[in-house]
Amino acid sequence: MNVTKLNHCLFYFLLVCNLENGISESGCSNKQNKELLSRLSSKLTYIAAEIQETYSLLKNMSISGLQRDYLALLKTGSTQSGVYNVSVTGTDTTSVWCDMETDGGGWTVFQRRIDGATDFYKGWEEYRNGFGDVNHEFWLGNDKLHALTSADNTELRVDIEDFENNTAYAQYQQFAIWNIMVNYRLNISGYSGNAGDSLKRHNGYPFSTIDKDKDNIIGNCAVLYHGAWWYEKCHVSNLNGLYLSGRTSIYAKGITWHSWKGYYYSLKSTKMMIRRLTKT
Ligand SMILES: [Ca+2]
Repeated sequence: MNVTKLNHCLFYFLLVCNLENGISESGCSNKQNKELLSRLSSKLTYIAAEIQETYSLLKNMSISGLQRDYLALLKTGSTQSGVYNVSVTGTDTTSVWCDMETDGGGWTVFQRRIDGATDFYKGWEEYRNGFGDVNHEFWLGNDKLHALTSADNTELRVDIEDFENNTAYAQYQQFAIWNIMVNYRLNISGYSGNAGDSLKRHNGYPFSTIDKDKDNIIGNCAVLYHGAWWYEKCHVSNLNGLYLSGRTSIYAKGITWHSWKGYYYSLKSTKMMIRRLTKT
């Protein structure tokens, strides 16, 4: 079949919009006409499916009132911390924990440790997609973290607690996770707080897991220190480390924030959360 001829027939078909006269005047053969009808039918089916999908998406978003994150929810009047459904990418529905109390609220929590109920010694795909219980301990997922931090300027807050009920925090004016092509590299600056800055040294380094070694040593820091983090050689923080419950003789494998408790203390609880700086 001559493609030019077929396109001409297709154009003529659409222009005249008269099956009997249009086709006969187009100079197309019966075989060509059948092929045209088949192609038109396929295209119309495809267009109908696209329209239906778009309609469903818009309808669902309208009904559920999905927001991109908790800053947007805060502006709608929501003030209760808890689990909300948000749309991170615009086409998904994701349940995430929202902190509406700390420092004015509007925080989307992406990491939480409470009591060691969830095993955080997991591989690349699990950290990529997220795991755990959003009501308890979890990691939101690196793809979502990238989506949430790539569109707007985002700040980070890390809240940590020891077994003596002391608390501390580290806040960063700018925080972003690059995409999977560069292994979720960390981009961070602007520290303030009272926990000390145990993330600056990790700035610019990719994420490493037990099954994907992206650090700067011959071995794998994620295996050596039993965690998953933006390791260099290797770490001054390791909030996805082992739940070792306080003071320990095990070097740097616990839930570590070195500038606050050193390498021989595994924290009781941690919370890592982000908030967009761009107002919506
Ligand atoms: Ca290595």
